[in-house]
Amino acid sequence: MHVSLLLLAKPVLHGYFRSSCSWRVRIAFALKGIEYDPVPVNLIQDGGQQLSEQYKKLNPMQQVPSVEIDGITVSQSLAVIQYVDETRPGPRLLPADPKGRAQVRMISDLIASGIQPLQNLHVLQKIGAEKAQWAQHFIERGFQALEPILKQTAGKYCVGDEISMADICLVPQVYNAERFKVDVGQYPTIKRLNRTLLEMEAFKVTHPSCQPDTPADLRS
Ligand SMILES: N[C@@H](CCC(=O)N[C@@H](CS)C(=O)NCC(=O)O)C(=O)O
Repeated sequence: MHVSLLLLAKPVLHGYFRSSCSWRVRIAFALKGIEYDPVPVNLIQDGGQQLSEQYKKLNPMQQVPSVEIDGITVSQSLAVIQYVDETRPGPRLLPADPKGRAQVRMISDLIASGIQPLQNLHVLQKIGAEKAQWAQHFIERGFQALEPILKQTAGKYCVGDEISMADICLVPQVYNAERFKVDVGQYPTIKRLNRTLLEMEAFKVTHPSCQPDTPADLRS
């Protein structure tokens, strides 16, 4: 395809309604006003559609999300978010100030590397019967670190008063915490930020409860 046509084409988001990493990308797209074509990858059905040979060609890690954009395929939600931030107009998702950027990356990495991978489906399937306690333990361990950090960095949002990639990571992680019955009330700053962010349109329209692949019994 010609380069100018590639730039006009809508990105394709291969994701799953309940995947927190897919939700991160949906929020970034919504904040930037980017229209996209969703392609559902059901992580449960058929033994996990992310494990199919066809999907493996798109993303050898066999995880969602994967995004086809501007003629390339990008997996890893933070790479996608930073790519759209660098190439699309709209609110900056990483602040201009290096200290603010470092704080946004610190919080995003804490969640994306220090919490989410430990409660991921593939890991929990290996853990077996203890999986709920395992997930709870690692989410709580992460939140115990995140709470004092956010107390230092937060204003209206995770870092100061501008929305950023850190907020995009926070809300889906709190959603996961609630699914695993973590008492988020123990973390007042996390709880406050989550509540504020969930009031925003970009977080509402991308919520797992209202995606094209959300099953009828989980819709609201
Ligand atoms: N670091 C990756 C993690 C991706 C990831 O863990 N995706 C999960 C859903 S949130 C997944 O596809 N799990 C499928 C599995 O574990 O088999 C990212 O940020 O995109």
